[in-house]
Amino acid sequence: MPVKADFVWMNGKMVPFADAKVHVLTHALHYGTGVFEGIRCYETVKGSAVFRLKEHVKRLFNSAKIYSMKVPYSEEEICKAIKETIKANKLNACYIRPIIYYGFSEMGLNPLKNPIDVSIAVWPWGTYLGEEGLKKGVRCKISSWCRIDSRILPPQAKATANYMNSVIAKLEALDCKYDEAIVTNLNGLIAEGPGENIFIVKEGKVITPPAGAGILFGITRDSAISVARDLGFEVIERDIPREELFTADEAFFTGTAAEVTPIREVDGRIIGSGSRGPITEKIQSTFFDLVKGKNKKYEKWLDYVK
Ligand code: PPE
Repeated sequence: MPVKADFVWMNGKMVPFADAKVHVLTHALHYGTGVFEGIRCYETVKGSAVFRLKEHVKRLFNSAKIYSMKVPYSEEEICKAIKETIKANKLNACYIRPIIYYGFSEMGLNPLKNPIDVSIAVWPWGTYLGEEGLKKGVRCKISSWCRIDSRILPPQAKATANYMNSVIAKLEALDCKYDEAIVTNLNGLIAEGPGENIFIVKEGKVITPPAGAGILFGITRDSAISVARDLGFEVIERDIPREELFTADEAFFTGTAAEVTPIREVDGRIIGSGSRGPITEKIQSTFFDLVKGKNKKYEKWLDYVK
C-alpha cells in the first residue's frame, strides 16, 4: 500500500504530504549519507503512546555521531517534533520515520558542503511480515550475502547506506520463495534479519547474537530480553552458528516494524513444531500487551502523545 498521511515535518515546518519533496541531487540519494529511525506509536488504554521514544531518538543521534553529522536540533526538540507530527496527522497508531541526511548543494563524496536536513514522516503501518506470520511464523532463508561489518560499514549506525545490504538479502529470499532472509556475519555466525534481530530458544533458554556479531542494537531486542527475563527465562547473548538455528526449539525475530514474529522454517528445515513456539508466544503476547499500556511494569517505555 502506498504511504499516505497529511503532513511531514521538514526542517522545523509542517509541510503538506504532497509537497514533502527533495531535490534529485540530494547528497543522501546518491551516496547513502543519511541516518534514520523506525519507531511505533500504539493506541493504549490511556491514549496514543510512542514506544521507547527517548531510546530511539538517542540511537538516531548516536548514528549521526558515528558519521560525525552535526544535528541542528537537540534530542528533546526531535522528541517534541515527533509528537507534534503525530498530532498534526491525527493518527492514533502509526509508524514514525525520522531521517537526518545530507541535502542538496554540492555533488561529490565530501558531504560537508551540503546542509544537514531533518524530516519526520508518520503513517499507519500494519504487520510487517503479515498477520499470518505473527501467528504461525515466517519461512526464512540464510542469505548468501553476509551482513556488513564494523570494518566496512558500522552496523550499529542505522544508516541509509546499510540498507542496500538488507535489500539484496531480502530480494534473494523473496526470489527463492521465502518470506525473509537471515544474514550471517563475516565469520559465518548468525547476525540478524535484514530489518530484524533474531532469537532462538533452546532447552528453555533464550539466546540471541551479541553486539559483536554485527547487529543493529535493536530496541525491540532489548525489550524482548527484559520481558523474557521478567517471565523467568534465562537470556544469553552469544554467537549462534547456523546449524544451531536449524536445531533450535523455537526462533523469532524482533523489530519495530516486525514486532515479535515467530520463525517456523529456515532453509527447508522445520523449526520446532513448525509453528509459533510456546516461549515465543509468551514473549510476543507480553510485548503486545505492554505496548498497548496493559502492563504497569513497562509504563516507563510509553511516551504519551498528549
Ligand atoms: N536490525 C536491523 C538491520 C534493522 O533494520 C532493525 C529495525 C532491527 C534490527 C530491529 O531494531 P529495533 O527496531 O530497534 O527493534 N528495522 C527497521 C526498518 C524496517 C524497514 O523495513 O524499514 C524497523 O523495524 O523499523
